Amino acid sequence: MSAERTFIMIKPDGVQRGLVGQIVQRFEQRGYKLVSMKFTQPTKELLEEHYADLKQKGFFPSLIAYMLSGPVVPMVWEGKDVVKQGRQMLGQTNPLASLPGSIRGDFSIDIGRNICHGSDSVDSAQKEIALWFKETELTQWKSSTHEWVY
Ligand code: RTP
Repeated sequence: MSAERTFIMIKPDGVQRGLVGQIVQRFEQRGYKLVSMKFTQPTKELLEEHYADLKQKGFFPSLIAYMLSGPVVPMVWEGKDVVKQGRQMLGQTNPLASLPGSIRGDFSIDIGRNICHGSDSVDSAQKEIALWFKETELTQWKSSTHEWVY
């Protein structure tokens, strides 16, 4: 059985505030394996598909405008329970409900500027990875560090 993967994306505010390194570092330090990462300006069409389940929400237009406001860093991380643990590392959707120690709890105070996205289930992780990455962009590699983690 292949290892669990999740889709994590640093949003435009996370990039513009210079938080990319710190966010990547948290996943590396925890012991998760980076499978793929890119720096890209997403199209409106891609963002509307990514957030298709929120289309009826009143905040949808402002969410799309926020996500279009600059480049983002989509990533794929792999390892034990990474979908659930990744969401915990991010914190709650509303940063004010996020505990200190989580990314949102440490770096943000506004729900409309909450720095990062993380898949909410294994199923949505698979869909989001397929939406943002080509199969050939998903690397296969082994890390000696992970022999210590696992
Ligand atoms: P994400 O998809 O970005 O990881 O966030 P999430 O699952 O924690 O939350 P979701 O309900 O899927 O919302 C997606 C993003 O929409 C923005 N949002 N604004 N009331 C509001 O103004 C509101 N609610 C949600 C946030 O940027 C949220 O991350």
